[in-house]
Amino acid sequence: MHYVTAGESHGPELTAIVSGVPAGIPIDIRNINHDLRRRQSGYGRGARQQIEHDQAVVTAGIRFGRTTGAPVSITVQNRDWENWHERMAHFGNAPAGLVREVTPRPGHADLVGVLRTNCDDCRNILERSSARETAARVAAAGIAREFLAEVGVEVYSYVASIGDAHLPAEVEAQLDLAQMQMEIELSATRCPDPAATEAMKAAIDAAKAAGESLGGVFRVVATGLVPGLGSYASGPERLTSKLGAALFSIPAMKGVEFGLGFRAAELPGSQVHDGIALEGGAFTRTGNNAGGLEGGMTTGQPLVVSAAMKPIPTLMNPLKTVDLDTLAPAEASRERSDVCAVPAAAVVAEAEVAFVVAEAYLQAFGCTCMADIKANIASYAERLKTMGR
Ligand code: EPS
Repeated sequence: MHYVTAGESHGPELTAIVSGVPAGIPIDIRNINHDLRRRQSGYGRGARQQIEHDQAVVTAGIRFGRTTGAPVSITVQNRDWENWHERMAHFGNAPAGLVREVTPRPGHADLVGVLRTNCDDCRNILERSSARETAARVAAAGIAREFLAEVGVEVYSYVASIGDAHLPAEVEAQLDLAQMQMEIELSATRCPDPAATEAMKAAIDAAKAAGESLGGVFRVVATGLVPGLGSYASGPERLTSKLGAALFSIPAMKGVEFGLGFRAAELPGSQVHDGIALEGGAFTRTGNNAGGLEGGMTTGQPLVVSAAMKPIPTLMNPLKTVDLDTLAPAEASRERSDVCAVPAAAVVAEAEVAFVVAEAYLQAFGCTCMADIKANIASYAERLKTMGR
């Protein structure tokens, strides 16, 4: 199952096409719209989110609420287009008085994109490098998530830090996160701990007052996985490689860790590796420091992956740049923007993880129709039982 997106931040709409979709996945459009809403929310988002009310419109590949096996096409309208249609016209000449973007923002794709594509307006670059595109990814991943729900897999996320405001590790270790979906959704920063949520909000308020922006760290968890998804046999087929690539495909991601992550490099092996045990005829693990992956494959424990997001490059207190017309020192563009989008990025990362995991299921258990896939999963589960006898 793969997706491709098209669309500019201030164009008429975003489009996602999902191919390799098995037939027979029940799709509830309300679930996709719920995820789109979750992606739009979070403390620190800017005024743009008051304009947009993202809704998925399916134009192909679904009939009477089930996938047909054909590519699925989904669009999400940009309501802000009505304020931009002259500046973003697909044809004709640029309108008189068009203000080009010529002061590239450090940290954004502006400068390198202009150099690479030989254009004189950073808008050609920023319209597509904008994280607005991730709305289409979340819509597309709705198909993967509905598939995963059918095979008993759930994907959720929470925020572990924003700037220097942290969910303390000792608090996090005590939480039964799988049971805290409501708390996470109700937190303004997708953080399960109310005190940490308040600290994160205060950090965002302070950044806003200072004309600054903030990044942070979030975790994505997938539960209900069978062991053995992915491969040990070739580098690119390792689920670790695929998840890393998928998470780094999200704009602004600077680091990805699995389970204990970088901390594993500081500890002796006996404190890192998860013991193997038998429980009721099934293999299990005495811990999950590995974050649910060993040898590039799922262990059957929850998949736990963290990602670090850098601060948004658009600063109201702008950084130094060079004017592309005059070549004189200048201040970077001061566009309307978000102060912090870490909670939104966590929802986008859920979408990316869902795609990778769904694809791994299809590779392992067939990809034509739900009935065959479910039968193959059931027979694999039976075989695993006999191995643990
Ligand atoms: C973005 C800038 C802001 C964000 C946008 C990403 O948009 P605008 O320039 O229109 O105010 O709100 O993200 C979204 C619109 C979204 O839906 O996520 C940027 O420069 O990357």
